[in-house]
Formats: sequence, C-alpha cells, structure tokens
Amino acid sequence: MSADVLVEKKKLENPPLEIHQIGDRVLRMNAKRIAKVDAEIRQLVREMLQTMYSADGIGLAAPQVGIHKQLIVIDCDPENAANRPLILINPAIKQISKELCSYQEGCLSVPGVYMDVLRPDVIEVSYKDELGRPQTLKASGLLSRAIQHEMDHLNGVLFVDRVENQLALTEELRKRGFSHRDVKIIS
Ligand code: QAP
Ligand code: CO
Repeated sequence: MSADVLVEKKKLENPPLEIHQIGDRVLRMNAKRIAKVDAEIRQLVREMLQTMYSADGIGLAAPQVGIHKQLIVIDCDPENAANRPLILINPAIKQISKELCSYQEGCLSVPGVYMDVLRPDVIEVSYKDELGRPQTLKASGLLSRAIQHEMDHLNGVLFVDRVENQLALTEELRKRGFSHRDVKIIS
C-alpha cells in the first residue's frame, strides 16, 4: 500500500466517514495515543481528508468521526491543490505565547455556529507525521488556531466550551437547533 496520504481535494457525494455533532457523547471522550503509524492509520488519514474536504472544513480530529485516536488533519488552504495538508499524530504543545488573541471559530461538529474564542497567539507543537517521523512546528495565525481547536477535540473539548459570551452562544446554538446543555464550561 502507498505511504502517500494525499487525496484529491473534492466533494464526495458519499464521504467515507460520518461527522458527529455536539450532543453526541463520542465528542466528549479522550483520544488514545497512536502506538504505531502504519498503513491502517494512513488509510484513516485519507478517509478523514476526504470527509473534511467533502464538508468544506479546514480541520478535522479523529474523535469527530467517532475514532478515539490522537490524529488530526488540517488544510488551511483547501482550494489550493498545491498546498499539502498537515497530518498531526500524538501532538503535544511545547510552548505557548503569553499573548492571547480572539478569533471567530466554527466547527464541523457544530455546523452554522461561529463565535469568538480567546487563545494563545503563537504555539510550538511536536507530533509525528504520517510516516511516523517526529516533527516540530511553530505556528501563528489561522494555523495556530486550527491546531489548538483540533487538539481540544482530542481531549473531548469543543470550541463552544471556551466561548466567553455565553448569552450570545445560547442564542446561536438555539437558532441552529442545538442545546446549550451540551456545552461544558471549562474556563
Ligand atoms: C476548526 O473548523 C477551525 O459551521 C476547523 O457550516 C476553527 O473546518 C480552524 C465548517 C477556526 C481554524 C479556525 C463549519 C464548515 C468548518 C461550519 C472547520 C459549517 C461548515 C469548520
Ligand atoms: Co471542531
């Protein structure tokens, strides 16, 4: 089997995986470390990428498709065929900046809801790539935001848990047919 995880960036009529939505308990479970990056993991990466592109996303974590493994796929430029998606396996934050910044987040598991969230501006993360090679990456801006958001999923945390304006959040969730009871305030 090919070690290359790249897939065509297009929308499939029948994406291979189902994305779970807020209220589903699978989103609240902790993901387990991946002991060995093998062909089975690389097949999961391909299916997660296809599912993400099909849903117009820029990031997807394995727990969102009901798989409790520490695996994230990110593509901050999905329209650009030349931009390689980022695959993070067993990611760990090594450093975070003191500076926080606010950014409007969304999530494929909370469709239609977009709210401001405060997070560290710059992060340094270590992880293994799709070939099991150790990597480190310093990220800022949209990429930093995407990594932090997706890493939260590995710990059963959703961006709505970090929203400060709970009144506005309650209203947005209600508009989209979700319940504020499915939010777990952490900060
Ligand atoms: C996480 O989010 C993220 O509501 C990835 O109707 C958030 O891909 C990365 C999406 C903020 C960086 C900044 C959301 C698609 C996609 C929706 C996503 C929707 C359709 C969200
Ligand atoms: Co998300």
